[in-house]
Amino acid sequence: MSILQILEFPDPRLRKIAEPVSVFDEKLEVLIEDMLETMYEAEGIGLAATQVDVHKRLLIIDVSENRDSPQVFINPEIKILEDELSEYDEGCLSVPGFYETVSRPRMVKITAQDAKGEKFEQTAEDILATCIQHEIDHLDGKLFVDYLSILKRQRIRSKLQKELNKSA
Ligand code: QAP
Ligand code: CO
Repeated sequence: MSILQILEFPDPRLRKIAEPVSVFDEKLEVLIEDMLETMYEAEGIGLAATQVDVHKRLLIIDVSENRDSPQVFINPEIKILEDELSEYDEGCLSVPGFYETVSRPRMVKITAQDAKGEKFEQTAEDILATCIQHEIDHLDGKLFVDYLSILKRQRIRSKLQKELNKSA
């Protein structure tokens, strides 16, 4: 297993649109294992393939307290089940050190495939619903900072850009 490099905002590769997964093979299983290891090492609750520069429709989530309940969603689609919104302070492994409140539909139905290609359906509420929507946004080249004011986004961008320049 290996720890993968996580792209950071404003890296333009975070804006790519991911392609559906069509082959469910050993290589995909290795990618999932590596993404899980990467997410746990970084102490994240969710990670989309886009964030590790793989532009395939695949994301992983673990919102459990014990960090022992990984969920894998391949080619995920969501349906909003309620008009009600919920607010969370969202962060992102690709926007390290920044947290801002975002409102999203509180309850969604997800249709996805597992690592073997089996289709499944699941309803999600609250933090899980928020996390899945956040991760699907990554597959569509979107980031939580896109929901903030231009001023806030630019402030975050210039701070992170300075960090990137320092380490370059
Ligand atoms: C998305 O984000 C999420 O800045 C997953 O220094 C987050 O796992 C959805 C992280 C909150 C809903 C609510 C961020 C770790 C992890 C950081 C993450 C950091 C270290 C973010
Ligand atoms: Co994120």
